[in-house]
Amino acid sequence: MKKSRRLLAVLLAAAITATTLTPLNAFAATNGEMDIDSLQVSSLNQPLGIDKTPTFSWQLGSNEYGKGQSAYRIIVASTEENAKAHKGDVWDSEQIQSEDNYDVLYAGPALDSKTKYYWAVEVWDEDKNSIGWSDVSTFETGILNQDEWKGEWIGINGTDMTFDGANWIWRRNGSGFSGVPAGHQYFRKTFTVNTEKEISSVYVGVTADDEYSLYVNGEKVGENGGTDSWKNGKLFEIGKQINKDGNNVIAIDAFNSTNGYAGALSKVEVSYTDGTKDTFVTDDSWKVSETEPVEGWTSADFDDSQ
Ligand SMILES: [Ca+2]
Repeated sequence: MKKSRRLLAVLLAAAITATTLTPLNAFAATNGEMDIDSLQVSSLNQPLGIDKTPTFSWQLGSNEYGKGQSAYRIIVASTEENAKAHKGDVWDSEQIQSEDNYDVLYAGPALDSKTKYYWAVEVWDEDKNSIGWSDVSTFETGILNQDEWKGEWIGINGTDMTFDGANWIWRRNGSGFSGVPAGHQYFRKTFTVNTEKEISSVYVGVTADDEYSLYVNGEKVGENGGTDSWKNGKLFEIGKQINKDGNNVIAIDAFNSTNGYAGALSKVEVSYTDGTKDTFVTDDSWKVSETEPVEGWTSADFDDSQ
């Protein structure tokens, strides 16, 4: 008896509360004072060339005292249509209970380089009512920062090999991949193979924005280029060119065809008959030159110590 009386009291209290609050809530939801605006990515309006993990910011246009945010949900979509339908096919943060609306870090899967994304945010007010969605805004990635992003999202055509673990490289000091003047950049990596094992295969995967020629121990083994060719790496079998007893050199003559983004990405995979592998990936150990090196720079006996 006692229990049911208490329940009745709770129900009555809830009914009174609901009656009291409903008109206010209805007013708040329809008066349009809680617009979500000033959408920014990494503190910029609809930026281009984002080259590290993006952050999202927005503002609430409310001028009603005490109306704040209790939760948000960010969606990132690959198309404007998906974003307008609030389908986060790239990332959906789901509802996050938080008052944060500044520099909220993207936490989805690795983004593609040089790609336009669409995003929107839904906000819940302090009474936990959705105030709806922002308009759709955009950002575009650059070639993503080598410290935070690896090359694994690019496949090498027709193979299981990926650029997993490799880093985009271009400038000598590692600074940025945007705003690069048109022209050549020359890369070089020396490596040795394990002489105590028997080699079963040696492959090198390469891609570059925008074109490249690949040399192994001074011999040209391949090239590629053309619009968006950087999205698909090519794989070259270089077992014949490899020196099994000494130094080997992979040399890449990369060419950026217009002012803008530029980058090179490579991975060498030496497989041994015992099932083990040695891999060498583009990183800050690769030599880089902005001017054409003297003749012989693609050969293993070239002195690149300067
Ligand atoms: Ca380019």
